[in-house]
Amino acid sequence: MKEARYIFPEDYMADPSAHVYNGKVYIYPSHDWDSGTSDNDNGDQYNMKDYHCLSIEDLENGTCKDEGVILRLEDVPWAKKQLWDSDVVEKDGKYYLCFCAKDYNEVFHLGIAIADRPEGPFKAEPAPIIGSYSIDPCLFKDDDGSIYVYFGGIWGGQLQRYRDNIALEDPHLPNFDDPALPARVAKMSDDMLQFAEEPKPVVIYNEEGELKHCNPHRFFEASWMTKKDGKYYFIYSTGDSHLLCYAEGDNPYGPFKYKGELLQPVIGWTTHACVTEYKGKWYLFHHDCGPSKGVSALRSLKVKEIEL
Ligand code: FUB
Repeated sequence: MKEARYIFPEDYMADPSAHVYNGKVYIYPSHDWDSGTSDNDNGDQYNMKDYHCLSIEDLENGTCKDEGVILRLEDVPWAKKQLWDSDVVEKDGKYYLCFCAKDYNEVFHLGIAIADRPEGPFKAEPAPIIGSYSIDPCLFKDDDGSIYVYFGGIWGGQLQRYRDNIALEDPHLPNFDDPALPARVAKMSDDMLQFAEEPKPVVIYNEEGELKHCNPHRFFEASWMTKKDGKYYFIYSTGDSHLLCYAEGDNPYGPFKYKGELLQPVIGWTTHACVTEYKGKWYLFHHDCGPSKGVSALRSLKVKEIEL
């Protein structure tokens, strides 16, 4: 198995979501920059203000082409700051970017922006998805054409502020021995602008039952869903234990059985990845802070082939 290699040395990019359109791999990353904000557990240092689209054809040796800026913070009417992780799906010839940002009350929501081409530019909807909260959306299109959004992240991602899709008056994490806070999944409406249903918990279990909050393999953020041979693979970051893990299910809602670690801790605090098939091989796209020598808000994209 080859080592992961850097694929976009020109700039700092993170949180890759990779899809194949028109025979090429398109990557939708977060765009890191040095905003001068100091590091804290709330993630204020991730102060991103635009999204780019990258493309690449040779995943063995090539580097990405920058297709340019596809959406800017100032073009999202409801968003104040922090354009974090995003993802794109194609439906009926249109491309839908689902992203997250803080509104003017400093609350994270998910938003939609639409383009005619994978390279954008994308035009943002005037308001966030109704009932959306937290961060890190992943859009998954199933074989029957249904599109699901997975989302959520604890700590700075604010998932601990909600239970059963309702905002708590006293946000709190679970006790160590209680079940972990799960990611959420909802089917998207036909027009891709709203949830078609109440978001449901993405439950992950092992031999002892639902993963507990203290388990180093429990969900923290960075949901990704992919499907192989009829099985659904939920891939996620464990945050403060710095692992990338995966779990297997029989349908998009789960429950999912914990299967193992896909990535050991990398240089830098965050671990965030996607797994995408291209030309019959499976690739893991992720980031680390090697080129910035460990500056946690300046991350660089990498790829490596994996067995899924
Ligand atoms: O890029 C900002 C945040 O860092 C993402 O939303 C998280 O998944 C983590 O990678």
